[in-house]
Amino acid sequence: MILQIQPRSLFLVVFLLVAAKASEAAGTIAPGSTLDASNENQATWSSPSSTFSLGFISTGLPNSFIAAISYSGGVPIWTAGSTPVDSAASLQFLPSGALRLVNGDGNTVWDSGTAGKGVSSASLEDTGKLSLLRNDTVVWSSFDNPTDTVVPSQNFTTGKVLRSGLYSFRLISSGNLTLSWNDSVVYFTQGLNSSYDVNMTSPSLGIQNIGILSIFDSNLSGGGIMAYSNDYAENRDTLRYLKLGGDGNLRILSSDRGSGTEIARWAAVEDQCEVFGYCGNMGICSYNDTDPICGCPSQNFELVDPKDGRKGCKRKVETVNCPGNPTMLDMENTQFLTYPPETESQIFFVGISACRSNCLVNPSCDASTSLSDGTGLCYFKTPGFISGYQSPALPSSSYIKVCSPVDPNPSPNAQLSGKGGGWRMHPWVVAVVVIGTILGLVALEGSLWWWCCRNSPKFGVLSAHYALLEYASGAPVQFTYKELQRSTKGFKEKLGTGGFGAVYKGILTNRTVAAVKQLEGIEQGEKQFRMEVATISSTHHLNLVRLIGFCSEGRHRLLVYEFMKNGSLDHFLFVSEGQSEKILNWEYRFNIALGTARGMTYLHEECRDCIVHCDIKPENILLDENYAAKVSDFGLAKLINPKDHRYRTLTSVRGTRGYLAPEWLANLPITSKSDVYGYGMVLLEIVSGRRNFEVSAETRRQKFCVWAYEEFEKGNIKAILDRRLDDQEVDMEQVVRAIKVSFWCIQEQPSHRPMMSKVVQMLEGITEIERPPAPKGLTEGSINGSSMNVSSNISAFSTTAASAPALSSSSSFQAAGVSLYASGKNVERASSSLLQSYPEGQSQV
Ligand SMILES: *[C@@H]1O[C@H](CO)[C@@H](O)[C@H](O)[C@H]1NC(C)=O
Ligand SMILES: *[C@@H]1O[C@H](CO)[C@@H](O)[C@H](O)[C@H]1NC(C)=O
Ligand SMILES: *[C@@H]1O[C@H](CO)[C@@H](O)[C@H](O)[C@H]1NC(C)=O
Ligand SMILES: *[C@@H]1O[C@H](CO)[C@@H](O)[C@H](O)[C@H]1NC(C)=O
Ligand SMILES: *[C@@H]1O[C@H](CO)[C@@H](O)[C@H](O)[C@H]1NC(C)=O
Ligand SMILES: *[C@@H]1O[C@H](CO)[C@@H](O)[C@H](O)[C@H]1NC(C)=O
Ligand SMILES: *[C@@H]1O[C@H](CO)[C@@H](O)[C@H](O)[C@H]1NC(C)=O
Ligand SMILES: *[C@@H]1O[C@H](CO)[C@@H](O)[C@H](O)[C@H]1NC(C)=O
Ligand SMILES: *[C@@H]1O[C@H](CO)[C@@H](O)[C@H](O)[C@H]1NC(C)=O
Ligand SMILES: *[C@@H]1O[C@H](CO)[C@@H](O)[C@H](O)[C@H]1NC(C)=O
Ligand SMILES: *[C@@H]1O[C@H](CO)[C@@H](O)[C@H](O)[C@H]1NC(C)=O
Ligand SMILES: CC(=O)N[C@H]1CO[C@H](CO)[C@@H](O)[C@@H]1O
Repeated sequence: MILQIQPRSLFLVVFLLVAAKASEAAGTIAPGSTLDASNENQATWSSPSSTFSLGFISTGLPNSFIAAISYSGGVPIWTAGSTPVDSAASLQFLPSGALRLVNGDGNTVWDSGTAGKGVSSASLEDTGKLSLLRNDTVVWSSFDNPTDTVVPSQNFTTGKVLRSGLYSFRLISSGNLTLSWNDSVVYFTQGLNSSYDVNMTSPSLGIQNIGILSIFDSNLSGGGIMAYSNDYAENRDTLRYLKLGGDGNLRILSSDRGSGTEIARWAAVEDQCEVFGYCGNMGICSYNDTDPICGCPSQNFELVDPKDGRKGCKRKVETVNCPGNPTMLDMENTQFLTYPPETESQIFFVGISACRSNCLVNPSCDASTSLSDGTGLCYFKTPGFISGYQSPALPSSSYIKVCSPVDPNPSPNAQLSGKGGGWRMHPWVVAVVVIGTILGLVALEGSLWWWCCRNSPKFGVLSAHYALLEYASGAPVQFTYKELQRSTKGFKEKLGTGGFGAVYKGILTNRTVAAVKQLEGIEQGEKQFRMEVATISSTHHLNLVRLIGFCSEGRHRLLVYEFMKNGSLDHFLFVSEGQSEKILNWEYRFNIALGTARGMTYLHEECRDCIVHCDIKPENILLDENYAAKVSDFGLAKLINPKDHRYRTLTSVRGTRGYLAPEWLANLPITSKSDVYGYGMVLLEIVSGRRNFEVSAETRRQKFCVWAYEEFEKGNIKAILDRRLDDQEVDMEQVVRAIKVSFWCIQEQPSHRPMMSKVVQMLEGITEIERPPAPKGLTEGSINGSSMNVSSNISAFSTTAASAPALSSSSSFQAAGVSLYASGKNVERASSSLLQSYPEGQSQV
């Protein structure tokens, strides 16, 4: 017994001596020292004031540890090796000078690689820096070999990299921060803002403990600020550091001394679902109320790892083994993430239906996505890694090849109750569903009762009174997200979708009907958003749609507009044959043209902060119950894309082709004259009832607007006028005036186009109208380049559909509308009753 104990106590004594020696000269570690993972109470190697320590910490899983430098409280800032070790592992500072992590099985997991380099000591400083030293020179340090974290006083230079799983973070020589997936897909890059105009020579990145992330360079005196943590300079006993998370996001985190917890204070990628590959291959990222969650596109897929959605999905049956034919699974409000450089053979300039069908017939296409971002482009995803994002606020539509039949996901509620049970009908699931249904019915009845009574005079007085007070002031009302959710019945009745999100019908507490726009892709902060909202709502005119209020809460940005009973002008101009009751007579048309011109005159010339609309088209001209025109979506261009027009590139042109002035493509300044061009096209369409870019045999295979000018030259006004007005009374003088004005408006040179106030006068007949010269440069909207040619067959299909002189079926019109409209509405969207789309343009005020 005694004999057995002795060696153990001997070991204990030796160990205590080693430990004492280590702590005696705090911060320095002598060669020959060893730390064991098994001994949890063992002293770790600490920095002089114990701010940082090096030792084993548990990963939370049984028998799983990492050797790490951690901040007081236990938050790791550097890790030896990338794989966890077992409880028999040890970290050894060998006499040879190497620091080595050895697993229980004797395998070396990690080694500093400093054996035989004369290393005679190691030290852990109060900054968190672990150095291996030869006399006083640093041979190796944890700051020069970072893992996933950068702490204050650590200098992160261009050659270094932070890694976490497949994700990596780098500082590139231009001074941009970049995040990449599998070292191939760069899904985030950000440089200093444009106010720093420097070319870097050898940039480095540092974070100050008060929470400022800066770039330093010899060309940049004092450093340039990249980001502030939102607890910037608050608590002094807090460590603020930069960390690449396992979820692929780069964050500034704060940890209070001794707390052992970390709180995110800034994230590089605001929307976690935009991190490439977050949900694995073919996984679809979406949000529940609070968190990003991963799921599969449909029940044709299953999770690779049922316990971990982030591992991605796989098809239950591969498409090559389909018993029948493969088909396309349609996914609304979904996009497959795309980041350049994407090869040319994967990008096409085609409409949404061709985007779907071309992928289906192309064996090398696995999925396709039509981004609806204004580019009109379709992306093919070839077999490989596919990363998806789904959100009601996304305008994109995507398709993925599966074996038929398509087996869609159950609705979210059903999915919740099916969770854990692996979607099998366990008896308790049935019980829960039944009880839930009963409770739901009771709640429904209760709310119905409440709803009736609330609106009865007795109960309603208070809330109506409150609402009246708010509305009476004229200032935009601020709604909470909950309120808008309630008033739109959970965003149920969709009126339409524009490039930046959907429009829903809502009923406010005072029972006013409203159109609620759910904005997406706002790049501005809360304060800026409020300023723009204030500008928009201070713009009142009979011919402008009025903004009632807004909501700005967390990620949510919504605008509430007055509701226009009769929807948008395009539904009246381009009706299909069977709907003759929708055809507007000339008087209405002329008043709409005049009203629109008056609204625009106010925007351009009469209101205090003048606004360039950037997306004048029939879809953005709404009609009230008296068919009076109201221009919608003004001021949004600035809200959505605040970038200066100088930085505009072709891909960021966001207006709608067909109505885009030539200067958009020539990279010239965008002014109110660019709106005049769009108006000219709309005016021609009001007169003719045909799209300005329509091509048919009748128009001698030219665009309608080109052909119309030729007919005008010949004095053939009747040919231009909508044939459906033939049997009606039409004031031909007004028609001629309108046609002349439209040709003046679409002149190539902005300076040749009239101001909108002049347009009003000309239409009214107050001003003489000279004979307009031929509008040249009607080539707007065509993209030069191979991507246009690759898809020319498909475009031709769409164009033909559009060119049928009288559009026989609404679907053919829609197919065309989609491919010719850069704003990329899909079939359902184009046919919705009220289409309030966003001007995806940029403005200059
Ligand atoms: C360390 O310093 C001592 C004296 O300053 C010198 O003799 C020795 O060569 C140095 N060792 C190494 C490895 O440079
Ligand atoms: C970071 O390190 C680089 C290269 O070692 C050096 O040029 C630069 O001055 C350092 N930056 C700071 C802020 O210390
Ligand atoms: C990451 O890239 C490597 C090499 O480029 C490739 O072999 C591997 O399959 C990729 N990983 C995934 C998950 O796609
Ligand atoms: C650097 O980031 C900016 C955005 O901040 C981006 O526009 C630019 O293209 C990036 N430059 C490089 C070289 O990645
Ligand atoms: C750029 O950043 C600096 C410093 O953070 C700030 O003062 C400036 O307003 C920013 N400029 C723009 C255009 O955002
Ligand atoms: C940066 O370099 C580019 C091209 O070399 C040059 O056009 C530009 O003027 C430089 N900017 C500054 C601030 O020196
Ligand atoms: C940056 O430094 C390089 C070389 O040191 C120099 O050529 C360049 O003009 C500098 N640019 C600025 C904006 O200072
Ligand atoms: C959202 O998902 C997260 C993670 O799966 C879960 O913790 C959270 O409770 C969910 N929230 C809601 C409201 O369902
Ligand atoms: C309800 O609110 C709208 C929006 O401001 C306002 O125009 C309308 O007059 C209000 N109606 C009633 C009955 O209070
Ligand atoms: C497109 O190509 C035509 C002919 O090649 C050329 O005249 C025109 O300037 C080009 N347009 C643009 C925007 O590059
Ligand atoms: C596009 O196709 C047309 C006719 O099909 C051809 O004349 C033209 O050279 C092609 N352009 C490119 C860039 O390939
Ligand atoms: C096509 C359409 O919806 N027309 C409506 C326009 O508004 C008037 C007045 O509310 C209705 O009578 C029309 O039916």
